Amino acid sequence: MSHQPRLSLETLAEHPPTDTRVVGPAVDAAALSIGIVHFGIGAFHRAHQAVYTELAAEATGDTGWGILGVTGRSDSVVQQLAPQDCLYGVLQKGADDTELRLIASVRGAAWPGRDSELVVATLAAPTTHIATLTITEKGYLRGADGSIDLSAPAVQNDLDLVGSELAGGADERMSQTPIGLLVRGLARRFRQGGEPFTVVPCDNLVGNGEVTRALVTSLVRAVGGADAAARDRRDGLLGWLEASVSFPSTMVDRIAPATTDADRDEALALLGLRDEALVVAEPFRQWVIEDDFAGPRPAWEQAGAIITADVAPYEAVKLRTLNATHSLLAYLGALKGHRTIAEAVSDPALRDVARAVIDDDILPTLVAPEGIDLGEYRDSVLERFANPNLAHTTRQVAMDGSQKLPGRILGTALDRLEAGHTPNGQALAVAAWISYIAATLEPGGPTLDDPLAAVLQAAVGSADAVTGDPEALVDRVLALDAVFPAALRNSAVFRAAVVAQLPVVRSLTAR
Ligand code: CS2
Repeated sequence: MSHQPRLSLETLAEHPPTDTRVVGPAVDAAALSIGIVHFGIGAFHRAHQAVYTELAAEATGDTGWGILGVTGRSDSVVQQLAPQDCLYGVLQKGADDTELRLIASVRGAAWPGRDSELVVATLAAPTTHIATLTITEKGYLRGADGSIDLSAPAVQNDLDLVGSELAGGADERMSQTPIGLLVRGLARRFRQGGEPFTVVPCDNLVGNGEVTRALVTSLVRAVGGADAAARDRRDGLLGWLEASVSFPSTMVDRIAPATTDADRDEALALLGLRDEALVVAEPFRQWVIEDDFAGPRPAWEQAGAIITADVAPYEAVKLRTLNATHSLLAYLGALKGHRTIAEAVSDPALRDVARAVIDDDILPTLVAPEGIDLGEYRDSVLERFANPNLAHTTRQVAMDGSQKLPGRILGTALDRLEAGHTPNGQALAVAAWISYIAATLEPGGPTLDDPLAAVLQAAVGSADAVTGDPEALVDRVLALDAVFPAALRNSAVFRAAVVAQLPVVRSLTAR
């Protein structure tokens, strides 16, 4: 470990950066007040919305949009940020150049396991107008019907706390889920006067605004109505949510791989200060936001965001092209022994197949949003993946397949089937995923990082299942109704296509 001092407001003032590749902060940390609560302050938020928020504040001089970042399950991000006055750098790695942008828009960090009350009070404050979320697909705890999964003990805990908040009783217990904590804060806001509020989900889900609204309202509906007064309070909250809280959908895009020690060393060499909260990202960034705000918002468009009436076409293009191809390359690449996405996409066989899947199976389902040429979009995605300076591991993208496949792969498959085509490319992606799960059952194979890992491994059965009885294997996997919609589970065409793609995966990934 280096003996250089750690990044903070004080050390930065004492050691102003001399390297011209270091830029920012673009705003004065001391002048900012909290206007946004962000749930899931991992690398992606720090490399994406926090940057837009900072640049919008720089452009407008508006000081009301500091961010309170809420961590996920552990306190570790608070430990990274708090000792640095929440300052951190985004190490932007292009194919040919590097920049280190210091960010000051995050003005506080909270861990729900200790700081639930701070988060609730901040959500209720009239000066707070927005909650943003990057809690990953699995963080939404969505049941099969789109309601929140009330069978999860953590959701039950949080349901109880929403009831107790509505009753106005102080409760020192901690919330355990992001949606539960958000709703608890909204309940306090409602009780304290009900200033309008906007919830902006920023995860790769189809229609993330509507998805989040459905989860929030389903949690409130489940609040017990022990007596008429309790029922009135619950119904009052539901009415306020309907009238005064909006849930714009968004499409977010920026590749932000996990930070490594080598990245931290590189940033240290540029800055002369240690940054334990450093994040890494590609130069490209995009944010498309539905124009549906209940109250004020930062001028994110001044930082390059697109504010539009309809996000759906942008979202479909991004999820079905970028994210789908990412997953395809992650599974095929990992099976072939490629450590990173850049290595996988530079493998001519994999690159050709990825390109063909996009052209044959994906682009025909898309309607180009204004100003986007789909062929150029495909090329730019493959070029971004090939960035040799981003060590985005195939294992990182391969995680949580059960949560990711529906939004990025299966919708395309359904559309192709409906149009009378066999979705061979999507079947290839599913076959690659199945083969990857089988590989995790091999002694010494990768670990399956997925909330449904046990169920998936049980369905696949054994490492050699792909060569044993492939029909039976595909039937067991397609039967997983937490992943596959009925129209795919019952499609003989899709089943046959996945079976037919298993040997294709084998030959593509033979080492
Ligand atoms: C990736 C995404 O890990 C994954 O599943 O596909 O995180 C991807 O890097 C981002 O969506 C890019 O915007």
